[in-house]
Amino acid sequence: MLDAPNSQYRILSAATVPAYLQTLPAVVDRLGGAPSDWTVRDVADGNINSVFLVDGPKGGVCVKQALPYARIHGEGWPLDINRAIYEDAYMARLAPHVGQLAPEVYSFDAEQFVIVMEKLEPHIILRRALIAGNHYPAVPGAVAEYIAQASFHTSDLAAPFERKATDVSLFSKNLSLQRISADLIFSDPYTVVWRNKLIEPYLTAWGAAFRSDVDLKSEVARLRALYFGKAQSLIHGDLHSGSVMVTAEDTRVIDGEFAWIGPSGFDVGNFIAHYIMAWYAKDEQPGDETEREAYRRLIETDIAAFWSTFRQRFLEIWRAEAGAGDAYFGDHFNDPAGASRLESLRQAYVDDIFADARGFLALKVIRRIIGYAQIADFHVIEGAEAQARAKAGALALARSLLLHPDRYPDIASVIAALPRFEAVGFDPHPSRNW
Ligand code: SR1
Ligand code: MG
Repeated sequence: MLDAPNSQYRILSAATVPAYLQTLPAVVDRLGGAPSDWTVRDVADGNINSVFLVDGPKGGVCVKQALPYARIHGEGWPLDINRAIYEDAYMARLAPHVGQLAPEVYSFDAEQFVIVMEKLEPHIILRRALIAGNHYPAVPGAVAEYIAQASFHTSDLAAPFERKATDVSLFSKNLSLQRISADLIFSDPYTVVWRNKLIEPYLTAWGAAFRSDVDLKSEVARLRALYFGKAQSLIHGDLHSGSVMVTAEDTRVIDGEFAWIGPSGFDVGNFIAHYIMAWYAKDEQPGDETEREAYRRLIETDIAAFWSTFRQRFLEIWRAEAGAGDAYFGDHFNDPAGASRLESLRQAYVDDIFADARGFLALKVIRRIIGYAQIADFHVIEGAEAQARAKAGALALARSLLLHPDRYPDIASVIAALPRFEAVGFDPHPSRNW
């Protein structure tokens, strides 16, 4: 057994949740009735936390507790439960800017590391929708709006440096989860380590190709330094299709425990990466081939809509709210020449986010295929060889993005490249100029 993180901390179970919630008056009021009237469902789906949905006569709540170990690995992988502090702080910091695009928090318990928040029902996880082939056209725009608001309002463009320094000081303590990202995203896929889960023997050569490519590893090193050194805005840090819950009318971003002050392009790239992996996986997933191909066209549209909405909204927000932060000091750009220059600087700033996103996108694809935390998009494919075929295409695109970024100056060129790598197969052809 792991040592208890503090003497009061108890891991909740479906059986103990009602008694626990009874100690929180605001939650009791929301649920209505008495604990004996409440039903509890254990709906944990992610890798590291407990999650329960609780319903009472009056309403429902979601209860999320940070476990002291990785749920998917058991007690052999200890984790710091303090991450719940940063998740709560992340949601509080963004709430004024993202509003209804995130669940409302009702209570945070810093002893039990429990966040009680709005129950999202009948929402489903976006990843499940992508796998099922159900399309939610409002999602890309909503997530783009969320990231644009977060990226602008927590950056030096909107926040005085004193505010930004407070954010840096708080979120720079979220260290244990950054260690997970450092290892699982930036280290493991390019070395041999027990955590990796490359499909043998089909992807063996691809793994070796990544481990032996010094040019590629140099780019990984540059992006890793960017992640830890470019304190641009408050980022979610794990914004993939499993961190978005959807209905036809409503989109919410959840699970901000990897919060960090880092490059704004990280969340952008991560979100696109998971659409791209959904695209490659779709070819081998079960179901009607014509429908799967048609769904791929929808994914392409979603990727384009996501980036164009992000770009447009980020620029609009900046134009509308210029001058509040300490960067690009408004007073310096007051005359017509200054206004025109500031507009070019805005465009350059967003171009820079795209360039960063393109690199992080590639790393996110690679970590989900070679590294420890893999995704259901590929797992639902029947047979290791078919899974590996779909994964090889995604790996080939990722390698090309890292080695030849100049070939991908915009989102259209990334989308156009998807089919080029689809049939690449199990030989990484290191000598080919991909
Ligand atoms: C121990 S598994 C860790 C991974 O799960 C989370 O969803 C993050 O993606 C993290 O890298
Ligand atoms: Mg997560």
